Amino acid sequence: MIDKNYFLRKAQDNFPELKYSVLTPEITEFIGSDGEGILLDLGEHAVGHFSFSFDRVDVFVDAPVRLIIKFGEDIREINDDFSQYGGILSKTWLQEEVINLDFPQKITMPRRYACRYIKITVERTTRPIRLFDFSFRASTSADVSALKPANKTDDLLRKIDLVATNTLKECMQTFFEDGPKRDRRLWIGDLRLEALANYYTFNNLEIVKRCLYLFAAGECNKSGFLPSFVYETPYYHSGATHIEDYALLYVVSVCDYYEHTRDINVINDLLGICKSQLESFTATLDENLIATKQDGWFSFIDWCPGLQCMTALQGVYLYTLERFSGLLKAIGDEEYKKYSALFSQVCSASKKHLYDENEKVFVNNSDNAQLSVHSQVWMILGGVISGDEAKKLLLSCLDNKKFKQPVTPYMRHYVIEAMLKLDMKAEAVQYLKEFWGGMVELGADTFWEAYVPDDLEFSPYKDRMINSLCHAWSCTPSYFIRKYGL
Ligand code: RAM
Repeated sequence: MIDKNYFLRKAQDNFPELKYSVLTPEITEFIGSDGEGILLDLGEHAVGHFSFSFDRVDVFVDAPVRLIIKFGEDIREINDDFSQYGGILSKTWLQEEVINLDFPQKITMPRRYACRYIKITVERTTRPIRLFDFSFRASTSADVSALKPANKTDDLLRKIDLVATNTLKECMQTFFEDGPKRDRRLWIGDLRLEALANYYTFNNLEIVKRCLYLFAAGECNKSGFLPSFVYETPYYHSGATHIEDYALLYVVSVCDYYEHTRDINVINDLLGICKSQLESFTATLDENLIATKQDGWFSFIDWCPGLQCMTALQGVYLYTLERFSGLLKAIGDEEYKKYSALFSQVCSASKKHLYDENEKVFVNNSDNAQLSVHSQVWMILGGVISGDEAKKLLLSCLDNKKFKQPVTPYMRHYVIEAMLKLDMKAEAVQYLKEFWGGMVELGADTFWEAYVPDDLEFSPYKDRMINSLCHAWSCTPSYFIRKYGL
C-alpha cells in the first residue's frame, strides 16, 4: 500500500553512497602560546570532519588548554567577529567552537563543518603547546569521476561551471542539502534546481529519487500542500512550514525527473500527490481564476524584501499546470485534457486581470503599485505572454529601479529560464556571466545563497555572517551551460 512507510522505505532504498577524501593543509605544525594562532587553508571548500593532535612542547602543561576553532567558507567569514552577530537565525549556525583539552591527545571534532579555512586560536594555556597532524575528512555523494568538463572555450564560463559543479557536489550528501553550513535541510525549491544541475553533471539518480520520496512521506498541511522542507536526522521530520510555490514546484520536479529518466514506476508512486497539490491550489482561485491568499499562507518566490508574491505565484501555478499536463499526456493519462484546458483558461484570465494594458506590465492583484521582475518572469514562464512583447517587457524590467529586483541566485535562475524560453540566448549568457561571474571575481569557491552586486552586506536574515556561501540553489549555471550549450 502507498503510505508514509512505503515512501520512507523507498527513500531508504535509494540511499546514496558517500565518498570520502582526506584533505591536509600545507601547514603541518603550530607551536605557540597564549593569544597566538594559526590559519589553515584546505585549498578548496570541503564538507566534513576536522582532526588534529595536541601535545606539550617540552614542559608539562599543568592546566587545561583552551582553543577557539573557527571554520570559514571564505576568508571574510574567518575575519568576522561572531560576537557582533545580530541576525534572526540562531547564532549556533556560526561555525565556531571553544574546546578545553586536559591532556595531549588526537581530537576529531564531532560536528560536521563546511569550510575552506580553519583558524585555531590558543585562548589560554599555561605553557607553549604544539598542534599538528591536521586533517579534514570530506564527504559527498557526487561521483566526481563521472563529471566531464564543460566543453567551453570561454574562460569565464568555464570557471563559472567549475564553481557551480563544486557547489552542487558539496550540497550532495545523503540527500540534497540546501547548504552544508546552514540549514542542512532538504527544501523543495532547492531540490528542483539541484536535480536539474545534477542531471547534466554527476547524474546521480538515486539521490533525486530519495529526495522525491522523502517529501512524499511528509505531513501535508490542512490545505493539502506538502511540507516545504524535511530533515533526515536525527530522525525523519517534515517541516511545519508550507510554501505554496514550493508545493507546486514539487510537481515540476517530478515532471523533470520523468523527462530525464522515463522511469514510470516512480511517477506511478507520486502521481496522486502531484494531482492533489494542483487540486489544492486550484481550490483557491476566485471567480476570475486568480489565486487568492489564504490564511496562514506563505509564498516564497525570492528573499527580496517586501515582495508581493501573488502574481508570481499565479505564474508558478500556470508553469506547473503546463508541465503536469505534458507529463500526463506523455504517460497516456487522459486527465491531461482537464489540466491543459484549465491551463488555457487561467492563462487568458491572468492576462486579462493582472496585465496593465496601458503600462504594458504585470501588476499585483494585492498591490497594484508594486512592480517586480518576479511577476514579469513568472508570467512569462507561465506562458501568459510570449514573443517580442515578452522580450521587450523582460528587458525593460531588468536592472530598472522601478521594479523590485531578484536578490537570490534562485530567482536569477528563473530569469535565465525565462530568457531561454524566449530564445534570448545571448542575453542569457550575458546575464549569467555578470551575476555568477561577479561572485567568481570576488573569489567564490562555491556560489552563495544571496548576492546583491551593489550590496555585499545583504542578508535575508539581517546579518550577512549567517548567509550560506555554498548554496544549492545557486548551482544551475552548469545546467544552463551544459544543456543549452551557452
Ligand atoms: C532558506 C534556505 C533554503 C530556502 C528557504 C526558502 O532557509 O536558504 O535554501 O529554500 O530559505
